[in-house]
Amino acid sequence: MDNEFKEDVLAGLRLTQKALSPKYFYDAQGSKYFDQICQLEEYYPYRTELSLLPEVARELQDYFHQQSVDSIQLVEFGAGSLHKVKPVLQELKMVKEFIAIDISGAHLQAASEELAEAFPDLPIKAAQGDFTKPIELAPSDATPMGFFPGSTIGNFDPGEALDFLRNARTTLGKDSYLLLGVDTKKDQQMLEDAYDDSSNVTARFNKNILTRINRELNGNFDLSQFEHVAIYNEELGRIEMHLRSLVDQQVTVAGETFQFKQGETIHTENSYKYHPDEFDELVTAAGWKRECLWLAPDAIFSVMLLHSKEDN
Ligand code: AVJ
Repeated sequence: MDNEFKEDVLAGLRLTQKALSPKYFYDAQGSKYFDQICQLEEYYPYRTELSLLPEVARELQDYFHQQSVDSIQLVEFGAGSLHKVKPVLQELKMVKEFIAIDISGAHLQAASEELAEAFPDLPIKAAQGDFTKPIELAPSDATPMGFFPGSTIGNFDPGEALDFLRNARTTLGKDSYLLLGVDTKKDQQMLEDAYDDSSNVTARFNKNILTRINRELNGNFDLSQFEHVAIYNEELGRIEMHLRSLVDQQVTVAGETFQFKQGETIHTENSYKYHPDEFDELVTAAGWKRECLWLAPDAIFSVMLLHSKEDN
């Protein structure tokens, strides 16, 4: 893992357009910054999705009754701090087992212990793993339902999102479900404010990846010589976050030196936004069928239930 981080960072900094993977934001400090982002007035995705979920779960309860589904094995991908699953578990009584999968094991362990206190009768498993690849689930008589909230799928390019959807279908199997949160296209100012907040929390979150490189890979990034940038790329339908060098400078990481021109950026994150119809093309191409769609007021966020009927 350490070595993978090093190789990924060095490879990313050697690119003409320097780039780092957003999965490396989430060290202990980065996870704290992300929790702060979720409390920001400007960051609408977190609270919007959270406020949709109780109603979503109530309607799912009715839907599954109609489908004669009476027990569910719930599997959360990229589980993080497990805030979103609580309203689902509260309403959806047919969940008989919960499995949380995340790359960062320690954060997940603490979160699942907290969840176990709130739901003492529910069997909970925390599994460390790369949820972007197919995973072997423990066999169960219950109907598998994946849960991938927060529009984390937006971090993937559309091609990678398609791969994720296909792999999730392989992991969850025939006659399974997937409950997904997907952020929508909207007013550019609202999008950019969400990723460039007035309290500069997102800027600290973005720059923290440099602090992590300094600490873990013996780097010497001077954080005051970089600025946070968040722009909506309308053509590609994505928010891009970058770290822009304020001066010509050189930086050393793990013994390797990198040159920065003034104004040059490191691309640190994409956050794709989809119209529901547009996203449905990926869903269909991956072999899923959308059964339900919930839209927040003004369609600023979407939650959907997908079903996989055939096992091809
Ligand atoms: C965790 C990927 C859903 O893209 O909105 C928040 C991450 N980055 N602010 C997002 C993020 C900057 C977030 N996701």
